[in-house]
Amino acid sequence: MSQTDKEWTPEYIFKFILIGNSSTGKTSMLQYFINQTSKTKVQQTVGVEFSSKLLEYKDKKIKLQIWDTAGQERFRSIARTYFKNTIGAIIVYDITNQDSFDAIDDWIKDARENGKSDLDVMVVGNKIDLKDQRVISKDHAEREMKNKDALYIETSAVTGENIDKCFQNLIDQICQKITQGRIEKDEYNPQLKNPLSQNLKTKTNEAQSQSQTCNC
Ligand SMILES: Nc1nc2c(ncn2[C@@H]2O[C@H](COP(=O)(O)OP(=O)(O)OP(=O)(O)O)[C@@H](O)[C@H]2O)c(=O)[nH]1
Ligand SMILES: [Mg+2]
Repeated sequence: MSQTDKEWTPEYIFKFILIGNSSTGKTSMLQYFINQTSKTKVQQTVGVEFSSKLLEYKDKKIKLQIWDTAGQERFRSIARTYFKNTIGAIIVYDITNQDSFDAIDDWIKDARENGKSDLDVMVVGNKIDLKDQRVISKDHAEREMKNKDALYIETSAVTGENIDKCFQNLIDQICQKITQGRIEKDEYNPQLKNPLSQNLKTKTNEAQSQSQTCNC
């Protein structure tokens, strides 16, 4: 599903943000999603870190811009400033930690107050490899998130279970809204949003290819 070709022009650019209490596994999940392998040592996030990934999903070329925020309370006001233009919020809790589950309401509030009005929320119950330590049942979490109008999935950043699916399901929801005309397509399409820059890019490419074929 991934693409790394430099010439690859995305049809859509979506901005996602990862939020949730500290140590729930946000950075570990993102590392797995980007590198397709788990990392044994993950540094606690300080402030906010940026990653991006190109992928092809259902014949659409998509660029994801992902902001990984620090869950520690002292960084929370910094994280809030990164919600601008965010279309997808991934809220991570740890299925072995009740406090991280109880904090979801506050994180949803943050996302809906500071993100775009049509922002979609995906709640993730992470660390399902630690099944003996589970304190929140899947049924309970699923019911709660349905009531909060949020998508829900359970993952493990250690085994990689459902990590890709988490991002895919959120992309799917956004693409469905675009297809149904419920959100403005042009806003996420770099060529339609900024035709002038695309035009310039095409002209630059033309100039480059001309200079390459010049025999003088
Ligand atoms: N068993 C298990 N451990 C995990 C999983 N995901 C993350 N961890 C561990 O949990 C700890 C915290 O992971 P991080 O990815 O740093 O958590 P974070 O949410 O980014 O934390 P902050 O950056 O402080 O907000 C690390 O020791 C990870 O190795 C998982 O799915 N299963
Ligand atoms: Mg982190």
